[in-house]
Amino acid sequence: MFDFGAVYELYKFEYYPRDSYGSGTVKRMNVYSSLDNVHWNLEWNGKENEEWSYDENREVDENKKTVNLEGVSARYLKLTIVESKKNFFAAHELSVYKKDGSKPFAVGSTNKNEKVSEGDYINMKNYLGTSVKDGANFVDQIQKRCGDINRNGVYDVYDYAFTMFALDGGTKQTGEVSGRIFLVPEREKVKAGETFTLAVTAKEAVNVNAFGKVLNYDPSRLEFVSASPEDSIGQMENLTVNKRYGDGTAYVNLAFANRGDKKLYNGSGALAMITMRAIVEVMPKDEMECEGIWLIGPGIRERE
Ligand SMILES: [Ca+2]
Repeated sequence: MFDFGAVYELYKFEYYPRDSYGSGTVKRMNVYSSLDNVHWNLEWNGKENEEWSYDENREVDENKKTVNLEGVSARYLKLTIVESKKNFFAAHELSVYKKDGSKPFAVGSTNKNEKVSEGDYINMKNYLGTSVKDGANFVDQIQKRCGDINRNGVYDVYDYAFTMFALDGGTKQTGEVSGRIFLVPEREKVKAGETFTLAVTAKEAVNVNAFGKVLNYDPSRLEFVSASPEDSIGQMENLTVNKRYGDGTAYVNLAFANRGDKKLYNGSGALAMITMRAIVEVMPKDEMECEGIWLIGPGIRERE
């Protein structure tokens, strides 16, 4: 695996086989790219592409294999061997080329700067909660600028974390995140026209620097009213937005995150309150996914 330490706009990857073309010479290889070392895109499918063959009468250079990476921006590149001689791996050289004239930039800088800065924060705020359904606003302003770090097609708290935690000189907090965060509906059943709350609740949470999730709901059954923080989460910023789309879908893009170096949340109890209004009679726990709110620790930017 390669870690370039920053995002590079890539051009190509080259595999040079070992001189003898013996054990370990690769016939099929997958090449993946990532911005965070967690979420990977398959850029070259070894199974689907033609098997690599080698002319042993020629020089290594002439037998090199090239994987086109034009249009790919990544901090990490991962190679997995699908098929090789005797199942070993050998290479004379592995080379990654960047696009001519392009400069590396920090993960979380949608303005493509070496360091995450105020302009990235402003850009983040301008496009909070957008998704592929917003078209160019998301695709051009966020996705193509490597802002959708978990690559789920939505600009969400996971993505914001890479910007927020790096601002103002960056967080100095450390430690592994653990515990659980979930939604607790105020009532089991709600009549049409009534408002109700969903308490965003932590259980034995440790080292939380941000939390949230994309919470889908049916806008013909529910209406968003508000999302507000509890005192327990200190200075975390409320980056929650509600989105309704023309195709009849909607979500509360729940997001709270510390900016720069702020105290982590540790403990149990309510973190925030979501208020919704019922359009028809509903059982809140059947309307929204209550489990599995993401907990994000301060070390997300440097995952080994
Ligand atoms: Ca995302």
